[in-house]
Amino acid sequence: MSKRLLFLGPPGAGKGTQAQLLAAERDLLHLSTGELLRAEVQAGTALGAEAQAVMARGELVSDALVLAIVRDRLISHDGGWLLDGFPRNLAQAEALSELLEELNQPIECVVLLQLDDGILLQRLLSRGRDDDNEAVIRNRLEVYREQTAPLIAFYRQLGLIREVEAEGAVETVAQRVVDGLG
Ligand code: B4P
Repeated sequence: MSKRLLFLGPPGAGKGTQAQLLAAERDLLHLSTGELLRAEVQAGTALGAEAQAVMARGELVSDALVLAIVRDRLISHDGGWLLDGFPRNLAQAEALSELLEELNQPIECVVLLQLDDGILLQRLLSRGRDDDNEAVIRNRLEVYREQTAPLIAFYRQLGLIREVEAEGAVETVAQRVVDGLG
């Protein structure tokens, strides 16, 4: 049973929703960089202030900042983990590979959640978070295509990708994730 996993997919595909369910079921540490950044914004830290404006535009927060957050959590954790929304570009993926080599904890599986842009847009508009208005969502989709989607080839080459269709009810998608993990 895989216990070191990544969730990859466009904004609104349900990475957070599915990662939370699987992490609870398999007793894994759930690390969502989006959640961690929003917590920093909420707490009014210097890091949060730096992240807030970037997130509001739908762009990516600096690699150094996100890496520092992930590194801290992984180094102090003993056991399985599930990374949700990280890495989001090749530089982050390469830095993660180095960190995991150092920790001797290779990734076992990358779950790729796939969903049409039209449904993504609907889901995010009905969620209504600060960064969920149409112009920002379109920018996030563009950023995903340009910066995050190349990770699919990166992890496919390593034989780690498991594709999951993310359309349908939350429970239906959750079952597909479990089936995909084998
Ligand atoms: P994230 O927090 O990662 O958010 P997301 O990609 O928009 O959403 P996710 O795919 O997790 O969807 P969710 O389950 O919430 O990123 C936000 C921002 O943080 C980024 O734009 C960036 O600025 C910054 N950031 C994060 N990580 C970063 C990194 N590594 N480097 C740099 N910057 C970073 O689901 C979406 C909605 O759909 C919810 O309302 C949910 O309830 C609903 N939903 C889920 N599954 C459904 C289903 N099956 N049917 C119907 N609705 C469903």
